[in-house]
Order: sequence, then structure tokens, then C-alpha cells
Amino acid sequence: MDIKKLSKFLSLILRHKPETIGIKLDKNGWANVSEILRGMKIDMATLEKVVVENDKQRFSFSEDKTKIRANQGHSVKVDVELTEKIPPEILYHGTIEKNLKSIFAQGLLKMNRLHVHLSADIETAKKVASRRSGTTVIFEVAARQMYNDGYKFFQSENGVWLTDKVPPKYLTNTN
Ligand code: HQG
Repeated sequence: MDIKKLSKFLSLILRHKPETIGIKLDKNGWANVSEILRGMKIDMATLEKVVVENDKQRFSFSEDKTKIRANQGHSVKVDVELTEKIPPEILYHGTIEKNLKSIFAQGLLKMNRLHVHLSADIETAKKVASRRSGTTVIFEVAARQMYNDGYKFFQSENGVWLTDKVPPKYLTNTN
């Protein structure tokens, strides 16, 4: 059983297209584990492996393990009850050069997802950027300054920093 492949399929179901296996998420992003097992044609031990071994801890079970959801990264409109937090001075965002001009003009936008995703360190931002082909660009985001100016920040269960948008004046290209 290819755990990584299953993890990608589970991300698709829990973040973007639950209809792929004919299920619905509730308003907090939860899917029934029984429906996931049936839809993905796997057993509970395999699903637990997908959750536990996931490199970024993308998924959480409910306490009684009858429900499962993705911790962040959704495009479907669900409320995963994110914790609002005071951000550090600086957060990072990794992207590619072709987006540079547009980002300097409009700021960072959430595009297809529910939030702009930011990383706590440069290494993680580099990894995010290198998912795409092209020259990578790392932005420093003046997160604490944004917070002081009234912008809200959230941290997902698995440590990803999220916000609504980042206007250009808070961005510095580190390259
Ligand atoms: C770019 C993965 C032009 C933005 C990662 C990015 C992350 C703009 C792309 C998580 C723009 C959106 C999210 C603007 C933003 N003009 N381009 N104004 N504003 N962009 O995938 O941050 O592995 O939605 O720079 O690790 O790349 O799936 O966001 O390149 O945590 O768990 O538009 O996804 O997590 O792409 O990645 P995405 P992202 P997982």
C-alpha cells in the first residue's frame, strides 16, 4: 500500500473534493471515518498509518476516532476552528519568480485556498516554493507589524501560519 499516494488522495478528499468519493464534510471540515474507509477502500489500520506517518501531520482524528479532518489547506469553505495567535516578528512565504510582479502589486492573496499560508522558518518556505517549477523566491513577511496594525493570524493544528492577505508594504524579497 503506497502511503504517500493515499495521503495525497486523502488531502484531495478532505480539503478540496469530498465528492470524489461521494461524501460531504460537516461545517467544521469533519468527514465520517467509516465513509472514508469505504470510499478509499482501505482499513482502519491503513488510515491510522496515513495519519501518523504524515510528514506534515496534515490530518487529525476526533477524540473517539469516528471523524477525521485536514488541519489546513482547504479550498472548500469549512471552519476548522483555527487558533488565533500572536505571530513572531517575521514569517516567510516561498513562491516562484513568475508570481513576483503580481505579488508586489497586489500582495499575497489566498488564491484558491481559505488563507494565505506562511512558514515559521526559511527552510520550510523553501520547501513550499520548490513544489513548483521555476526560480524560487522567499519573502519575509513583517507579521508582528501586521498584527499590530490589526491583521489576524492563526496557527493550524500542524503549525502552519495562516492569514487573510498580506499587503505589499509588509513584504521583503530576501533573494
Ligand atoms: C501565489 C502546501 C500571483 C503563492 C504548502 C503560491 C503550504 C500569488 C500560489 C500550502 C499571489 C498559491 C500552501 C498574487 C499568492 N499573484 N501569485 N497576488 N498571491 N500567490 O498552493 O503557499 O503540502 O494555494 O505564492 O506546504 O504555495 O499541501 O499556496 O505560489 O503550506 O500540506 O499563488 O500547501 O501544503 O498556491 O502552499 P497555494 P502555497 P501541503
